[in-house]
Amino acid sequence: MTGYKITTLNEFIIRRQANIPYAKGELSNLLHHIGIAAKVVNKKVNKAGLVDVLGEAGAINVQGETQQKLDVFADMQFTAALRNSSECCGIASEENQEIITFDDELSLDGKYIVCMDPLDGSSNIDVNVSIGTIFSVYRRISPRGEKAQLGDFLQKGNEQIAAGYIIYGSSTMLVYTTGLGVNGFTLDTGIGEFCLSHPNIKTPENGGIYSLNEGNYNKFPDGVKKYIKYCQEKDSETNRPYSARYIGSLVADFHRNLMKGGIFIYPETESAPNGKLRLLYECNPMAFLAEQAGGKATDGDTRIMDLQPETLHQRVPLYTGSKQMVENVEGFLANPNE
Ligand code: AHM
Ligand code: MG
Repeated sequence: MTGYKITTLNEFIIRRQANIPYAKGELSNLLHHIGIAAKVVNKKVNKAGLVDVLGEAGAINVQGETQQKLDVFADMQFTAALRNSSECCGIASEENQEIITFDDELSLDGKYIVCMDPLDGSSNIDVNVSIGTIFSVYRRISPRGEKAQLGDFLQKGNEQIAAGYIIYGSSTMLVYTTGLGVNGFTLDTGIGEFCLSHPNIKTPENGGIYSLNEGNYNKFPDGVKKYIKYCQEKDSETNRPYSARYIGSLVADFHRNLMKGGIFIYPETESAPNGKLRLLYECNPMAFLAEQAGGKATDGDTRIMDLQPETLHQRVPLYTGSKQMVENVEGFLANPNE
């Protein structure tokens, strides 16, 4: 009997590193540690319902620690993994108002900073619907050996060295890019390894799915309202009407559209002129992945990765997915009255 050939995430990372001259393995090590935290968080997500029951019983676990909400738990795990990697000098997380700097000797010398949303899709956490983790890696601009500074985090998305997400879904996947295409790994829980399952992901140029929170319809810009009507119209040549699909977890909505072809929109509204999603740890990493898969990501006008971040938790509108669909909605936004 011959065994089947599997490529684990670590094997893949190391192979990729060998193709980059002078690479010292620092990024590989960092990604490896992200993979470890993902497995720990996955375990917790899988038994979230049970943990919640225990939590309600006393809110103190057997070690005498307070039960952690999943998002706080995920934040702690990824923070610890990045600290332990010794390659990362600081992080920006949705869970923390300010940047966190790692001040031990090895981390101070770390070359990278990471922006992350440790557990995205808050409204789905308690109801067993897919959630995710999003991460984005930059080379620091402050000198190595010193504390990371805010400026290290306020770099344009164009400067990303790597980005990816973990989707805790019907199976758990880690999808990432280092600028050489997008690759997806499925967690084989039997052997506890992420295994290459979706090499070189390319998203269809056009798709048949539109994803946005239509409950906010009345607040949407006219161009988006018109585009929604366009999606719903019958037209056999362009395969309309499109299907409406919206989970409310960016990672899950993005992942589905990436695989099948579609568009995800979180637009600006009157009450939220910059939309809801955060540039540093939601929009930029997704934009990097979208482009690397052949898709697009804009704020309705400007490429997401060209935007200059001003603040850590800055929000921007997001239009991302299949290239032709993003260009189409941009046309509606530019000429809403046509
Ligand atoms: P979160 O980071 O607090 O989870 O919020 C981000 C989430 C995204 O996953 C999702 O795309 C969006 O918020 C859903 O928002 P809404 O409920 O307004 O449609
Ligand atoms: Mg989020």
